[in-house]
Amino acid sequence: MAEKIKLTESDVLVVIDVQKDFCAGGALEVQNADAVVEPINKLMDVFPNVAISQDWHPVGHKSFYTSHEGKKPFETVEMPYGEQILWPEHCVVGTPGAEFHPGLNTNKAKAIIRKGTNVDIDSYSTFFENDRKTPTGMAGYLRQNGFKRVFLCGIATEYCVGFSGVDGRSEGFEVFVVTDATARFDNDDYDPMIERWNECGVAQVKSADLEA
Ligand code: VGL
Ligand code: ZN
Repeated sequence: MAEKIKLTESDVLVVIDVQKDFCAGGALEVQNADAVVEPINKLMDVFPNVAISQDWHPVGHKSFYTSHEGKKPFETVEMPYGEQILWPEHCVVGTPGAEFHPGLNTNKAKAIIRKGTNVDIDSYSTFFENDRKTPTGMAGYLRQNGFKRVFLCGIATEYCVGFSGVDGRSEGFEVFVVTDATARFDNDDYDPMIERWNECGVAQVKSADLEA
């Protein structure tokens, strides 16, 4: 990107799911997850506004393989809202794994929106549950504050960051993913999420492209 993006008061950084269970030694480890903490702390320093998303599942959540007899981790089931990947138990309400990475400086955030709180529905996007209809409150918070450009970072690129990008567009925001501040489950070169972002107009930027 040749020209830098100058940040304004209507820009918001949304930090997705930087929680212990997705980091090294966690219940649902994402490779390189710990490496996003430092770039995200730096972004929080330069952004005028910050909101945080937190994966927050009740015990017995239907996205856990343990809630479905005979199922193994990462198998799928058909749910009323479509196919659901079955995850190891993670980010359970009130457990240490649900806490933010201890190195993440959360002080700057005015809002922490929790998602996946309904026992029957998973939520990848920070905007909607996986039925793609039930709002989490994030869009309302961003809109009521007059935020227009949403910059996404965090974990995981193919799931929560990815779907947040797509849904952010459908909610009418300009959306950017800060790629050097995101971490992916999969280390394939090819990420189908990038095609979906291109289709709906989610831009990809680097931290170095942004200036206060
Ligand atoms: C996530 C799987 C299950 C994520 C959350 O934050 O990307 N992925 N729950
Ligand atoms: Zn989850």
